[in-house]
Amino acid sequence: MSTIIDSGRVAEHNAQLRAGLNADYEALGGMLARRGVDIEKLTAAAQSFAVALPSWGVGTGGTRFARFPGRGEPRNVFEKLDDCAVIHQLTCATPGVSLHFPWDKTTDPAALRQQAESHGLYFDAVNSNTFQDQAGQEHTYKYGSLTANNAATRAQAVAHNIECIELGRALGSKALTVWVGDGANFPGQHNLRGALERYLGSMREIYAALPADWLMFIEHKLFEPAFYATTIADWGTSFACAQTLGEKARCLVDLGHHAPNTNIEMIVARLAQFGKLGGFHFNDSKYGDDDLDSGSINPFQLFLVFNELADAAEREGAAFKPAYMLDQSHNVTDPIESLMNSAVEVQRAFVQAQLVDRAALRGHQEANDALQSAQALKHAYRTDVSAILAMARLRSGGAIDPVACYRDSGYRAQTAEARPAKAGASGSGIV
Ligand code: LRH
Ligand code: MN
Repeated sequence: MSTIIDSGRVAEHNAQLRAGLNADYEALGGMLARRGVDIEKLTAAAQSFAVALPSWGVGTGGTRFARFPGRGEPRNVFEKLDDCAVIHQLTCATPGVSLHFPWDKTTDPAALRQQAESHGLYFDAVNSNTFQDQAGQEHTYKYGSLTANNAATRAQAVAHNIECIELGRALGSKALTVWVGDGANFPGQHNLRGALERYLGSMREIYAALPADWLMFIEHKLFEPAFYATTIADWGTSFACAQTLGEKARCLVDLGHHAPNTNIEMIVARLAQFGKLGGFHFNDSKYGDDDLDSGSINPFQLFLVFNELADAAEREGAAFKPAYMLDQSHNVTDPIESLMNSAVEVQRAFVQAQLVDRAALRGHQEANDALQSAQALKHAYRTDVSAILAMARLRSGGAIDPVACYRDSGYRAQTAEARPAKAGASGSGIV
């Protein structure tokens, strides 16, 4: 695997921090052993954990008000892949990259695939985009795409999704994520049932184009860009559509796509119970679809989501493999630092959930001992597993402290040199 950050520099960084890590690891190991937990098992589990990166997340994001580009912004999918390679090299937790078309369209998918493989990366689910009009596009998506009244507009949106499948196949991807912003801003603007019927008609055509070993992820979202009714607004609608479409259709849970205070971990439990949990877009939020760094606002919720995933894995075994992906927008931080931190926070929630004594928890639940049941989760959540995550990185060839190592490397300064800012790069919008 070719590395982007000089591996000697990473080794030097680790050498400085190794003694401290060994002491912390030993202390944690001792504490866990007294709880009957083998720290080596957890570290191995952490080493096998993977969450995919959003190609659109390595550029600086923005809001509808403004975008303030950072230094050394990636200018094309190949440079985005380089940045993803840096994140994976230092965290060893992000081997997958989720592409977005047409933002990441390339005339040379073989070269892109080759570049990815040279960095130990693969392509996770690809994302279609019928929430923006492209230059020269015949039919606008202003009034919807897969749900549009105009049959030619729907056909155009279906054709785009099928093209995404073809591009994804050339890159070795095995899934298509379909998020549409289709909806209405006024009561009466469209027939609520009619819109969903048109959606299902379009999705059936896309479903029919899926290769046998592919999955389709339906991503729901409560609102934005539509502000009165969104066609696929909640998990219930997504679930009903996935049931209707067939075995290969699953539901994708973007943590930021729910009303404040929604019990997202319960949605996860439900979708897992009914075999329709396809995957996640991890991020965090305080109000709306804020796309903030995972674990930065409500880390306990992230832990509770992974607690439900651990429960499902205990029930269904190795076959239970939802797709883990980040989907964030980095407006005020270096995107590479935010994505590294977020990957580690998702990995942290995964490891903490492994610490839940599920047999003891079941005992408390069956005894209606609410307090001890809650404490069984809190006990795991309160355990600082940082030493396990760092040891997993060290053993996998990464950096004990990815952000510090990245800053030491001067990578951002190098890219600022190599990638002069595009004129008029400010503007607005998420990417
Ligand atoms: C919609 C969404 C979707 C992506 C987009 C970049 O809010 O979460 O997953 O296509 O962000
Ligand atoms: Mn998303």
